[in-house]
Amino acid sequence: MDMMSQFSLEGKVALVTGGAYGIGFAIAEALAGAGAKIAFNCRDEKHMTQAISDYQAKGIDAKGYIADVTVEEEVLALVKKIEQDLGTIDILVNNAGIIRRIPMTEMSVEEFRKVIDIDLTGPFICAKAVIPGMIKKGHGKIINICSMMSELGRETVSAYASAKGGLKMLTRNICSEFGEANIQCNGIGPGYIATPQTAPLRERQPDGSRHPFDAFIVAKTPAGRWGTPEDLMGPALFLASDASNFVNGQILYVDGGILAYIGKQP
Ligand code: NAP
Ligand code: GCO
Repeated sequence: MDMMSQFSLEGKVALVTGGAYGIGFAIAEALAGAGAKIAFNCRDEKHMTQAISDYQAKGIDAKGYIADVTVEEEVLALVKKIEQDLGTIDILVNNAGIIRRIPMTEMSVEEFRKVIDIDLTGPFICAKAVIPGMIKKGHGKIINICSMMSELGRETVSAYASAKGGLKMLTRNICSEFGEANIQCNGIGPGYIATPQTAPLRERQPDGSRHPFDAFIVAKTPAGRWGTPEDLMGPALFLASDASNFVNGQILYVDGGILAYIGKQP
């Protein structure tokens, strides 16, 4: 058997939400490298324009769209436009997300709701928009970008952990509801990845020393380093391809081993 053909995405259409940079960009690059046609969305025009150029620099003719994943009307229009431009969506990567690091008792209800809205309601809206087309086609792949905070909490990330824990269960529910339609819905749980989202946790201190959190995470990670968006490319391709057609409702943690490790003795 030609095992590599299982990883081919030739002829497939992939939507990566929030694919302008960071993890989404790397995942889109991986899917394009396997032959998929790439669509991505974000909210900021400048982000989109720069991303299109960055994709082109890698030989990828990605189609960029302005759409906020929390606005159903914008998502429905996005899906319709992609169908016109590229065809029915075969692969959805629910990647768009934000974090707000605020002690819970200092976090406003509005701030809490905003994180839940983008990180949990957004994936619901996007999955709901693409599933009918996947049912018609007889197959589909949905990959929800969860987090270690789908399993663990920590100070200041109550909204984010609540959203990512919910996203883990939304993943399992989509699996349960649409598995018989040959739709596989799985999650990727990245560990600590060096992107703009985590830049505040890695920035040098005024005296030039490492951020305490940076040193903490490296010590807690058996791999002894932060992850990079490129570390997620292979796992994403696996979950987007025929190689994972009997994998459903799972969260694949790509974390350098941090979730398995109690941490070095001080
Ligand atoms: P990032 O660098 O902050 O990028 C986030 C992307 O999402 C940007 O393209 C942003 O573009 C877009 N976005 C944000 N809100 C949006 C909305 N409402 N509608 C459409 N697009 C939106 O984040 P990242 O580090 O790459 O993380 C990507 C995903 O991985 C997130 O879900 C995050 O929670 C998750 N994750 C990250 C890490 C990590 O360590 N970095 C670890 C685990 C999980 P615009 O601002 O232009 O909309
Ligand atoms: C934080 C980080 C984490 C990572 C990621 C870990 O403040 O703890 O931002 O939440 O983004 O989600 O998997």
